[in-house]
Amino acid sequence: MPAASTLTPDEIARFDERGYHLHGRVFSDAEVDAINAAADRVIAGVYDKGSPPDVTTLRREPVDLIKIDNTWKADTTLARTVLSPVIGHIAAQLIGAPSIRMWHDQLLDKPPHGGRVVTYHQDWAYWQMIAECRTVTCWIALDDVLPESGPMVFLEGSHKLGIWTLPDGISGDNPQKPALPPGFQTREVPVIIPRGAVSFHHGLLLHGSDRNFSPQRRRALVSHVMSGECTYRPGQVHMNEWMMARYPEHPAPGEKFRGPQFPPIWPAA
Ligand SMILES: O=C(O)CCC(=O)C(=O)O
Repeated sequence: MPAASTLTPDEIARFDERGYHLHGRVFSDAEVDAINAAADRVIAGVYDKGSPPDVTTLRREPVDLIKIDNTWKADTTLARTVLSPVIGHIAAQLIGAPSIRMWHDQLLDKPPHGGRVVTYHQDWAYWQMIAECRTVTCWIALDDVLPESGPMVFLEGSHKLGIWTLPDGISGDNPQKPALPPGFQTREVPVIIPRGAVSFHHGLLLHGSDRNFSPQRRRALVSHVMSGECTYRPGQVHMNEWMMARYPEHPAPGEKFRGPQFPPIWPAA
């Protein structure tokens, strides 16, 4: 039975306090099987929508990570998943936004006994072309996440510390744990969730992940979303800037994001 999308006031208050919300299963086993089949097709370069994703970084043997950006442009099943109004509704409640738009999606596949360390970072620090920190990362587990399969680890409450300098490389061998202010109370929370469940985190929450030490893949489909009120601020290089310019409709500096690069997710059309 999929989890409902209406949150309680307590769940929203805990998100404000902790910087994350672990939801129950949103996608059934059958849906996850279909998503995984679609993901494998996209990894193999088969696109049922007839157009490629925006950026594809395939695994460099033997230990790297597959990372594909904006799979919604390439595949119907992946588009339906990352643009799900259920996810949009949950994100909207967490940040108190009247509407939610896609920022970009990511398919992540850590191979068995492989992958890399994802260095501790804050998502919004890479997204400075969004002027307001009103973003949520919605991380959909496509395999049961195990303590040894390289789960994301959240530094609880760290979204309250403001913006941090970018780490020296996002993917490598060094977690580069940030030196937190003395006395700052936190705990490391590994995101151990079943396939089909969704983890939501704030754009300023520090998080990272280790290699996959298990014999199974650790796949995730990630929907990075923003409030429909967010505006475009040029200055930091981002894939979305050159991709949005390919469409006649895109925001000018200071305008709200609009146009085909940033599809609306919630309220559902
Ligand atoms: O899946 C991971 O290990 C890291 C993902 C991440 O950093 C994110 O989705 O914001």
